Amino acid sequence: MESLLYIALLALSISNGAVAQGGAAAKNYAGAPGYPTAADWSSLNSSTNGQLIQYIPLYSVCYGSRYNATACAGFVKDSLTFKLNSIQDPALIETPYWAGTACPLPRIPPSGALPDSDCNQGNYPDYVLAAKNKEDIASGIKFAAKHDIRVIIKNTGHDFLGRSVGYGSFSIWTHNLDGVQWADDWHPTTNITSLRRRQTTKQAAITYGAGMLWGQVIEEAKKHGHIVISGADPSVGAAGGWPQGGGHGPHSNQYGLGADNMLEAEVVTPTGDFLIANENSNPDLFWALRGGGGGTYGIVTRMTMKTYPDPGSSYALIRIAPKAIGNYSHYLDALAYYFAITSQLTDFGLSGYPFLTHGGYTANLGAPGKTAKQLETFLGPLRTKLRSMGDVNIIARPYDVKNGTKSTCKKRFHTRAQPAVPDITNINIFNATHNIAIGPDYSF
Ligand SMILES: Cc1cc2nc3c(=O)[nH]c(=O)nc-3n(C[C@H](O)[C@H](O)[C@H](O)COP(=O)(O)OP(=O)(O)OC[C@H]3O[C@@H](n4cnc5c(N)ncnc54)[C@H](O)[C@@H]3O)c2cc1C
Ligand SMILES: *[C@@H]1O[C@H](CO)[C@@H](O)[C@H](O)[C@H]1NC(C)=O
Ligand SMILES: *[C@@H]1O[C@H](CO)[C@@H](O)[C@H](O)[C@H]1NC(C)=O
Ligand SMILES: *[C@@H]1O[C@H](CO)[C@@H](O)[C@H](O)[C@H]1NC(C)=O
Ligand SMILES: *[C@@H]1O[C@H](CO)[C@@H](O)[C@H](O)[C@H]1NC(C)=O
Ligand SMILES: *[C@@H]1O[C@H](CO)[C@@H](O)[C@H](O)[C@H]1NC(C)=O
Ligand SMILES: CC(=O)N[C@H]1CO[C@H](CO)[C@@H](O)[C@@H]1O
Repeated sequence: MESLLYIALLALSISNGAVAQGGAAAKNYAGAPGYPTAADWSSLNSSTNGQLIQYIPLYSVCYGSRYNATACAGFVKDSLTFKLNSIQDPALIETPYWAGTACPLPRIPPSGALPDSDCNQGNYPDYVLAAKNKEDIASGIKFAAKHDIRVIIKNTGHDFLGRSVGYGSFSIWTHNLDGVQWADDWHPTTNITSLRRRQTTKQAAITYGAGMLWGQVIEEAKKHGHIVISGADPSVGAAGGWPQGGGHGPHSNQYGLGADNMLEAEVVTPTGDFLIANENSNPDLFWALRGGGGGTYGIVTRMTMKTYPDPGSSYALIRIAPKAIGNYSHYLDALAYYFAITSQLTDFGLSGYPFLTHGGYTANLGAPGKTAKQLETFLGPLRTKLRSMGDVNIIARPYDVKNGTKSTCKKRFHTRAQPAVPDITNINIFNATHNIAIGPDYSF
């Protein structure tokens, strides 16, 4: 097993530099003698039932000969409505910085074709294998090893550090590995004789393909009255970088990280072999997959996570905002007090993703397993204290969400959470007295 992991590190943790200064390329890039020929690519395509794509950057439709005014304007509009084209596109990533100069999306629809010279492949892969199953992935990884080309893995393209894109690479895209199945009494796929821990109680679990998004997996668990420890945003991949990098979410305060809840993964190794990693089989790989980072040890094709009966949840809407421009002192006092007692909120069972912008602090925090009444008992004194601190707008309001759907939660958040506050655009200070940083505007 140790040697396997070693090969995995060599094959997959390839650093971003394509060619060392003055030296030979670490891998074969287009133009190198060892790079696959058109016939080689064609034979890979045949052996994967035509799943190979020669990649053209999505936003090239805004440029030169590929210009299509309608399509380009459509993509500009998508970006304004936060539609994530990176999920459906074979190679597009969400943080375009890492793609370099690859046909950036203009901010407004251009009046005519933008110059071709501003649109190139950048760091996008040359070829993408839109794998449909683990056999396709094994074919792809063996092909890459044989021709010594750079491999990357892309799922949703969410990675903030550009790890699902790579110059001159061959990308294995996991999006089409679908399927999701819930079981109230799950057993490991492999039962070896030296079972270290026999399962005595029923283990509810959900198993899904590597291309599934959290939104889809949560939906299936919900049909059975269960929750799964997921990311906060339904667009995050359920088997890729999230669980393999740890993975935190709305239930992590009570149930732990994603990595704590993983039960099993099916993995294609860099040698193209299939392994089951769980407590019984390949436990060292199983350990490594729970936090070692996406793409470090192999390509996960299927994953199983624990699920839990839905404990229900109440929410707290907390808003702390200055009342008037120029009067920040009471606001800063209130924020400082609130931040100092945040650990008490955590201990009570509240968690979530707050926003601190130039307009104030807003949080919509969840308290799994708690009723709005219990939450009010906790929030009441906090509200009283914050309001006693002077000229500050304070909201600290509990509410229940029946079978907490995100849409209900969002609707309430948008219709009720945003009282009129002064727009304070020029606060960008570090107030040493209060030891807090304010702004610039941050949005997720
Ligand atoms: C809108 C948004 C919301 C987010 N919310 C949360 C959150 O609530 N909690 C949280 O913890 N994080 C959150 N994140 C961060 C997110 O967890 C990471 O960016 C994560 O790496 C995304 O994984 P992915 O598989 O979806 O994306 P990708 O960018 O496609 O992949 C990420 C990494 O995993 C590798 N990888 C992907 N699939 C596989 C696979 N099957 N086998 C092996 N390696 C693979 C890729 O090579 C890459 O290195 C959020 C990110 C965004 C953009
Ligand atoms: C792979 O085969 C499919 C189906 O024949 C074809 O549509 C596609 O263009 C081929 N890909 C490449 C890179 O040639
Ligand atoms: C241009 O894009 C639109 C919208 O995506 C599409 O319907 C149309 O077929 C495209 N036109 C051409 C000539 O490709
Ligand atoms: C694993 O063991 C459990 C309990 O003994 C059994 O129900 C299950 O069928 C076994 N699974 C396999 C794949 O053998
Ligand atoms: C920090 O806050 C204190 C108290 O409100 C105020 O007196 C001081 O001027 C502030 N410092 C800065 C750098 O704004
Ligand atoms: C600032 O707050 C003080 C005390 O709350 C108040 O008297 C004063 O009018 C406020 N100033 C402005 C500019 O709003
Ligand atoms: C938290 C909560 O109210 N959960 C309920 C969701 O709906 C199912 C089915 O009606 C109930 O069984 C849960 O108790």
